[in-house]
Amino acid sequence: MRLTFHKPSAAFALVALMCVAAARLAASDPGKGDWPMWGGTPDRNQVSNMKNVPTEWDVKTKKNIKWVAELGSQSYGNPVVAGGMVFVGTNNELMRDPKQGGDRGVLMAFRESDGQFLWQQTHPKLEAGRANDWPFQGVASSPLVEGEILYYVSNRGVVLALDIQGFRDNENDGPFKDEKLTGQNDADVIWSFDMIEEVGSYPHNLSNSSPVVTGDLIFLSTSNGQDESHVHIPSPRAPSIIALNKSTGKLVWEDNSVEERILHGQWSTPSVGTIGGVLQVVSAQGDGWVRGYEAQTGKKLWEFDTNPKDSVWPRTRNELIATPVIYQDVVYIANGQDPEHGEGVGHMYAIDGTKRGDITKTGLVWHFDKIRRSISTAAVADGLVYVSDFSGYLHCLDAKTGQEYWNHDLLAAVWGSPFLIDGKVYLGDEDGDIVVMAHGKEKKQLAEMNMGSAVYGTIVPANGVLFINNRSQLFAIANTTK
Ligand SMILES: [Ca+2]
Ligand SMILES: [Ca+2]
Repeated sequence: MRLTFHKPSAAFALVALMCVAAARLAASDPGKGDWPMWGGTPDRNQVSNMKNVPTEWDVKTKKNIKWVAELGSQSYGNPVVAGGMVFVGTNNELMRDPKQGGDRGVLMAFRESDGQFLWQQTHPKLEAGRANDWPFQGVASSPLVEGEILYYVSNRGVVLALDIQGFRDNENDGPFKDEKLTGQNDADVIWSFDMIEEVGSYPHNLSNSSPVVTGDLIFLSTSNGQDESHVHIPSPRAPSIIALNKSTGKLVWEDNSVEERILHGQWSTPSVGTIGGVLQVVSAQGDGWVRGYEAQTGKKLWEFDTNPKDSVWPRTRNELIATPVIYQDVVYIANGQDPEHGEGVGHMYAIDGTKRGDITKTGLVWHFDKIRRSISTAAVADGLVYVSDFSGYLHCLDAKTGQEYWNHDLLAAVWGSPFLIDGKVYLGDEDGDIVVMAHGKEKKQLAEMNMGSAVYGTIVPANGVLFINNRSQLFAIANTTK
């Protein structure tokens, strides 16, 4: 096992209509042009309302390629865009600073307008080695930016809050002020929270959680899991999910409902949304169950088993690596396994998060079992759900019934997630191809482009531009030719 780590979603007229429209659209699009977290908004729905995005480009001739920035040799995180900058995780194989050599996790910041490198934060690998921090995988967390502060998880299992201006504002923001490197290309740490030291997490192979925010709290998966024997769970008392105060970095609540039942690792990332009138954090955990919590208190509200009772790990029982998507009181998620485990049977669910207790039966809206193992997050809109699987199929399902309208075989493994924007669905694969399909019940392929190397991530839209990374480069794609 390894390499699973990122997986790893307007208008104005009368005042009344405006309010309705704003409330409806706010659910899945940040609305201001930036894309400040994985999925754009806390519900993680892979949908954007942005218009006039390119459907065709060419990385060789540079048609519709606004700029290209160089990354390390493996890049599993997804970019986020905020404050005129693009942030993305990678490894240190493009060593930008000889003082920070060797294998490290790296978070890089680029200028959004032209891709110029601004600053980076690097993290040496954990001394424990590959059990907790697999070589050359880099930073696999997709950051969260709120205002001037960026949050992410390093390869060392540390949650960090950074000043997005770094030291370019000539100010060392604190409480943390002990940075050894304080140049224009270095990162300014505000606070950090070590999940290994503070809550006893034993991350299996890599920490990868992408933070999500509501109010004063940010939520993270700990990635706590098995050791290299794939039998022992060294830290069965460590939580699966934690809530930190975003200003102080202090632990507010934690939950461990999984204990010694972790099948492997815990690489899903939490989502936040209002379900049945209650603000909930939804977390997909290492025993293959999805759980909903009251966001402010951590009170567990419901739990749902995504595996048939007669399934057997690892042949037919799956873990959860995809991110849960919250849409109109329903949680959409598929289960699957670490890509290193290969292909196998999968399950996709729509779960009614207004129910309470063990809702495996009572909360089942529908179950789609024609999907293979999946680490992809869903896109939900206009009564349709798009979800892909590791075997390379993109499925278009009815959001209310789970009925399949069509599927498309990308002919290569899919790690990333389908992204719906401007009436089109974009999806990348391990061969580096990005397919563009028409949004709708009728199957129609619009385009396919190759990015030059494997695409593990998902299309990210911001301010009229599409961002996507392959293994070693970050592309900004826009209609530059008329
Ligand atoms: Ca600063
Ligand atoms: Ca600082």
